Amino acid sequence: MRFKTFVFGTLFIFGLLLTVSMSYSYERAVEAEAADTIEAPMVVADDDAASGGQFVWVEGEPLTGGGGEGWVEFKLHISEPGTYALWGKVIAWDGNSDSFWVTWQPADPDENAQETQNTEFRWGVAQSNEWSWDRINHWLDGGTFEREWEIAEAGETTLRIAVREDACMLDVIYITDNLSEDEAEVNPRDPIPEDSLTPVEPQDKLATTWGRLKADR
Ligand SMILES: [Ca+2]
Ligand SMILES: [Ca+2]
Repeated sequence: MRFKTFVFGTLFIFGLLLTVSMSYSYERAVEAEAADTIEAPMVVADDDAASGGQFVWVEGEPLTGGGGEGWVEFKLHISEPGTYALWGKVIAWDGNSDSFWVTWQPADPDENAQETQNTEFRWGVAQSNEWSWDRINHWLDGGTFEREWEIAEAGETTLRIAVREDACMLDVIYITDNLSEDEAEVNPRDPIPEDSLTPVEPQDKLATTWGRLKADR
């Protein structure tokens, strides 16, 4: 009996610590190719070196230019109000393939940045010939600054990454409330199975269980 109590107590405390430690940080990664909407000419393409073997882009060679059409959109459930940063795993070959437009509602307005060309939403992507992480910034006329988003309420959010220049490649989006600009400290990562579970609030779960119990009587 005593042993049982001890085991139960230990598990309970462990669970409590886990809950407390988890509530202080949020992180989630999503595959770009798993976007809820992929608007042409943005397409999914294969690459063995990409997470999940796929990425999204508007097909093009370096120096082609073009752009301004196509986007991917993600419906992201945020369970805790807070301030968030986004990182993208990207390849940007050159100066003609190194930008996107980024809006994350409701922190950002419902604005079509491809039409308005609002530099608040212009992401100047770090150039690289290999998959690398770049924190999503805004490339203003007066300089480039890391962005952060204030999510005031828990719930559904809509993240749109829209094409500005063709050939810019997007593999993964990493969402975190760690606002450090230091990649080593944030340690953005590829998706893991836990990322695709629909987050459920503990209170909601309890409420559902009570509701069911009452209904059963
Ligand atoms: Ca450019
Ligand atoms: Ca991918």
